[in-house]
Order: sequence, then C-alpha cells, then structure tokens
Amino acid sequence: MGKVFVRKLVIKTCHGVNDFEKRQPQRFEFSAEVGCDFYEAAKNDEISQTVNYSTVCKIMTAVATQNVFNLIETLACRCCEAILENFPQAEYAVVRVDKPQAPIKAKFKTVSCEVCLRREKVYLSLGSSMGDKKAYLDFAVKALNATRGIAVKKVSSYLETAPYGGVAKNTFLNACAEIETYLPPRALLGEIHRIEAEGERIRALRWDDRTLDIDIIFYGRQIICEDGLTVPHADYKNRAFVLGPLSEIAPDFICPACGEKILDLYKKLGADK
Ligand code: A4P
Ligand code: MG
Repeated sequence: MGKVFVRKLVIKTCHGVNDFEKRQPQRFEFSAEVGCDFYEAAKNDEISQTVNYSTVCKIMTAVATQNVFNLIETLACRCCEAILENFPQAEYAVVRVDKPQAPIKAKFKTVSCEVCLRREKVYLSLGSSMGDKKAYLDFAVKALNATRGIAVKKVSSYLETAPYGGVAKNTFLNACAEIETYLPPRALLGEIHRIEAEGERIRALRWDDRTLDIDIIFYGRQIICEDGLTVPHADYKNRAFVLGPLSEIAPDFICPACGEKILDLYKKLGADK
C-alpha cells in the first residue's frame, strides 16, 4: 500500500456563496492524497500501473474550472469522486481545498475543508415477492450499477425461497450482490431507498410482501449501530435466503462482528431452513 500526493495546486477560479465570488476568480489551493498499491508499478517502473499525479492535477483543475459551486465542501467532494472514478485501483482519496482569500473580515491564513472517500466492498441482499419477481431483481441490479459511485461486481443466482418471518405470504425470489462503492453508508442507504421506490415498493407492514427489498448485509469491515442503520444486518445469520446466495459469491468472507466465515455460518444454519 502506498500514497500519491499533490500539495497545494493553485487554481484561480470562481466558487463561493456570494454572487461576486461566482464572477471574480480568486485563489484556491488543492491538495490530494490517493491511497493505492503501487508495488507493481515500482517493480516495473511503469506509470500506467500507478496513480499519475499529473492526471490528479488535471482532474482537480477540470472540476474546479468547469463548475461554479457555493461550497468548498462540494468542490472537495466532486474532486474526490472524480479521482476515484478515474483510478479504479485507488483505495481511497483525500482532497483538501484551501481558500486563502475567502471574503471574511478577519486575519487568517486560510479557510479549508477536507474530505475522504474510501472504496468499500459491500454485500447486499435482494428480495422480491410480488409481481414479476425476476424483473424486479434484474431492475435492482441494473439500477445499482447505473448509480454514480456504485459498481456491481458479482450477482448470485436467483433463489426461490419460502416466506420468512410470519408476515409475508408469497414465495420470494432472493439474491445477493457484491458491489464496490465510495458512497458513505447513509448515502448508500439513500440510493437503495430511491431504487426500492422506483421498483414500486410500498412500505406498509414490516416484513410484508414487497416488489423489491434491498438490505445492506456488510459494508466493508465496518460495524454500524445507529438509528435506522445496523450493519452487519441484524438478522442475516438466521436467514438461509441471505446466507445461501452469499455463500455462492463470498463463501470466505469473514463477518467483522463475529469473525466467522459465511460458508460456515450457512452450514451451521442448515441448508434446509
Ligand atoms: N435498516 C437498518 N439497517 C438496515 C440495513 N442493514 N439495510 C433500516 C437496510 N435497511 C436497514 O426496512 C426498515 C428500515 O430498516 C429501513 O428504513 C432502514 O432504515 P425496510 O426495508 O423499510 O422494511 P422491511 O424490509 O419490511 O423491514 P426489514 O427489517 O428490513 O425486513 P427485512 O429484514 O428486509 O425482511 N422471506 C424470504 N424468504 N425472503 C426475503 O427476502 N424478506 C423479509 C423482509 C421478510 N421475509 C422474507 C424476506
Ligand atoms: Mg429491508
């Protein structure tokens, strides 16, 4: 693992909440740190295998000069996203924006903001128990892959399963997907809710039949216990309809909470459940 840096790239451009800032260019300084494994690039002395700092500068210049934003936060986020999209081998990017001429009545060196986005491997469970179930699952995979910041890497086969939980009556079609994303967990959940709504999901009774349900099972190795978001999923270990498809695409993935392998958890549950 290594890091490539750009420090204080100077760009004169127009960003700010005030109208005059949107017309009069002022000085901004852009710094980036991009995490990537460049061992092979160093071994072969080959620029195409690493994160080219010249390209990083071009990306930040393009974002800074082709847009007019209110916030330096937006500027930093857009730069970070563009760097990660351009370098699929980059594990994370940190972008800092300094605005030393910010129009505030105070003696200061600079105002700044910094953002870090990390590409994570995420496992999702997909389910449908109403209408054309296969079409809803196909739609979910397509919609996820079409979402900025999400790339679908693997999809399990679709499995017919008996309803679990005692509320839903219909047979389900279930699958699991592995995605790569730099969206933070809450932003990912927001995109999932949007896709569920586009898939004609109506939220009525909990656990009831639905056209489309997407749950986050794992988000990298993070453990999240917040209002409205529990990761790893609170009940995945009791669900053959999750562990079965997951065993197909990630049998050796180790749960960050309990330290057990997916395939072992599936065997423990018993494939008949
Ligand atoms: N939420 C918290 N953690 C998560 C997470 N890791 N991923 C919150 C996604 N959402 C999470 O979910 C309710 C709230 O949980 C969300 O607003 C979110 O903030 P929901 O999707 O709105 O409602 P739900 O799906 O009815 O509830 P829940 O608890 O997600 O139910 P499940 O777990 O999805 O179970 N039987 C079979 N055979 N196959 C199935 O797929 N699915 C269910 C629904 C029941 N029986 C089933 C199946
Ligand atoms: Mg759900």
